[in-house]
Amino acid sequence: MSVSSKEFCTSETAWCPGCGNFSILKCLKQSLEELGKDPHEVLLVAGIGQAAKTPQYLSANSFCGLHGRALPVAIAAKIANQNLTVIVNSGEGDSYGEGGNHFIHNIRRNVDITHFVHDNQIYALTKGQASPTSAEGHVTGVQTEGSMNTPLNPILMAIAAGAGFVARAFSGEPEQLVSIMKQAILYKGYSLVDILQPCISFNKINTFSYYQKRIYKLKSDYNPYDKVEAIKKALEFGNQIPMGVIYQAEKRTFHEKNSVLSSGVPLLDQHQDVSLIEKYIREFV
Ligand SMILES: Cc1ncc(C[n+]2csc(CCOP(=O)(O)OP(=O)(O)O)c2C)c(N)n1
Ligand code: SF4
Repeated sequence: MSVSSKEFCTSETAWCPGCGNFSILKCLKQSLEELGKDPHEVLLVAGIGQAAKTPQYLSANSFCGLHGRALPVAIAAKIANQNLTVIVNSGEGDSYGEGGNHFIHNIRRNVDITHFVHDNQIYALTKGQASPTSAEGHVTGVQTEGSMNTPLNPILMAIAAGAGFVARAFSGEPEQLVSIMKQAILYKGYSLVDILQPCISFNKINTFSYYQKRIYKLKSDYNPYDKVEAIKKALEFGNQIPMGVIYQAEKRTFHEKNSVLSSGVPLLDQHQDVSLIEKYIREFV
């Protein structure tokens, strides 16, 4: 691969024809190209799942971790090399279920990474069990009497935990999705975009037309810096689902707060005193 190439070329995917993941992949590629990123400047990270295959279909640096463990990998990479544009692409099961603890605590750290959650309200790779965002009563092959659990509200959770950029998008609205993706990537700090994505094979409830009937775009005079209004918007998830940047705030990033990282020199380029490491090895081994 030529490092000067801006071609985030895709290969054949293992997704079902008509899956919402295709649009997200296309929009991600378009966003990176429009931002003028070269493939070698980008690291795509995922866990496990259908959505988590996304990094495999773009020509950039990529890492697929264990289920639910995308965020620790992404954070570590950004801490080691702050010049990288680090983007997590993973499902809502991976991000809010198995990776739920990382989700909350990464928000507190505010490492400058971007988190695109492909939210199909189902565990798709494992063939359709209820996920953290499946509605109460959602009947699946496992939850035959309907899910008994209260669904998570990721937008509300992220705002409550202190995230500085929280947005919702829909895979069926590519123009808005690209605009939100670019804003999220440019945001300095942790940014979350919860992307509603139909799974045509295993979620027969939250279909393309289900979302199309319910979603609406936030008005141009909506103020994302007003936290109380943002919380009200976050609570809207039912017959009306707001789309756009729901909450935004200026926050100091992990790198700005850390005395070693704030120098601006990537950790991997900083001079290491090897004799110190040897001293500690002798002391502890
Ligand atoms: C620790 C662990 N638990 C469970 C699994 C099985 N598993 C693999 S993918 C997956 C669900 C993925 O769902 P989601 O993250 O929503 O992505 P989707 O496939 O819907 O895109 C599960 C439960 C696993 N691989 N590892
Ligand atoms: S099972 Fe669902 S999420 Fe997976 S590729 Fe097919 S449509 Fe997409």
